[in-house]
Amino acid sequence: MCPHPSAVNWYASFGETVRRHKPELGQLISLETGKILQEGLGEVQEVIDICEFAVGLSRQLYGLTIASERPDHKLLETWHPVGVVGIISAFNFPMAVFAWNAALALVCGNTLAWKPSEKTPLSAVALHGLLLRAAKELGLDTEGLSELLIGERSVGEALVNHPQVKLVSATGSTAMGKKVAMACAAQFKRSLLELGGNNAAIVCPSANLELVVRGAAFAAAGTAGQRCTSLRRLIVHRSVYAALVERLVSVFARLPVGNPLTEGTLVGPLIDGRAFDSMQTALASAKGLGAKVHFGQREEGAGAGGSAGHYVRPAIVELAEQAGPMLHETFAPILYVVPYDDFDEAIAMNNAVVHGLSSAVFTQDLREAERFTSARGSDCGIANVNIGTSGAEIGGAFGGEKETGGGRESGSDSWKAYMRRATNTVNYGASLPLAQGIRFDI
Ligand code: UN1
Repeated sequence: MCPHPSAVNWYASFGETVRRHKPELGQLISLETGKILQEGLGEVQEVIDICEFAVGLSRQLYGLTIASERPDHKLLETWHPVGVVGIISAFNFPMAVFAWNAALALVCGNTLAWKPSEKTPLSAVALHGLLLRAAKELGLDTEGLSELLIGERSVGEALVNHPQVKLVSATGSTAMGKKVAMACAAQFKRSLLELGGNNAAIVCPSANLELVVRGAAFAAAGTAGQRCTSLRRLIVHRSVYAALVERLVSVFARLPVGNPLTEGTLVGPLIDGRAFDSMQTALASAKGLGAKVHFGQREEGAGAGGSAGHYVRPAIVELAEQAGPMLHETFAPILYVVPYDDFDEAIAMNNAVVHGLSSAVFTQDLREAERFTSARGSDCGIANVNIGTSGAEIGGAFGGEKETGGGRESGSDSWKAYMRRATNTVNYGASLPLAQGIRFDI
């Protein structure tokens, strides 16, 4: 297999097609997931952005040449497609996560099989339809280029176990990722995992609290707390704790919760009743630990025309120390807040959870910012300064450590995960010297 000669034109024209349909696609995401229209449109923009990125990337799939220790020899790396790339995506980014994977996988010469979340089949049908339409408009034979597999968990299992699928890129819960990783390992198959996050931000004494409030509100309450990058833990220096919590509480009290398609709404409904229940369970458990809980209750009357959506007011939960539900990822808008006294202690708290996706520090102190982003700082795949934990640009590699799964998608050199590398030694001399000076004279 090699990259289809028209592949670059294909995703260039796919990106253009998606751009033309951005308003409808944004609305569809909003309708199906409950995220607000602005965020639905933002997600479609991510699809367009990664297509453009892939077009440029298609000219930059480079390998190294390496000096050989032997005369008249050269060493080089060549990169080849892996074959069929299986993509398992989650409900919360029903289009963008496919596109990050698809654009890179295709640019690297692979073909695709996509199993979207069973909660968001319509977004998948629409986006995949446009992908194939773009190919057909270019006169490409679409047979076997990309398959959409709508179905339950068993469909995902079949995908993971199919011998022709050489790489499985899975986005979703840690529990799902563990199963995928183990099934792939048993077949010596590659997996690329982008799983949960229990993301924290540290607020230092010198922090610009205006930035903190804006950054925390978007990261914790945006997408109704249902991003893997959502901010869940705020670790606040005791000197600014009271002032910050007061401001956050007053902002959360006013957040417009309601129909995600209505202009001005900032928080739409949760994806389903299970999400609502797990949020309430986490809040009850925090209360059991003596937490002070602000909001988090059902927002009565928020659904347009009495719709049965699960609308909640995002919660702020004050805890004396990091414990209980704060140590676990709950996929809902709960922002736990704890005080700290010492920066080392704050970094230790940031790192004290099983996930390692995103993190942030708010500070004007260069030493704290540098320390946080150094090897002795945050242990996450994303470590930000003076910006929230969510809303990454596509240009950087995206993913995290520990139970987040270790995979990297999207920008930078993430493409390497979608290819296999061969090291080539080429002898252009007339003798056969062996490496390490070994003599083997026959
Ligand atoms: C996810 O929640 O699975 O950084 C992905 C962000 C988005 C992607 C989130 N660009 O928040």
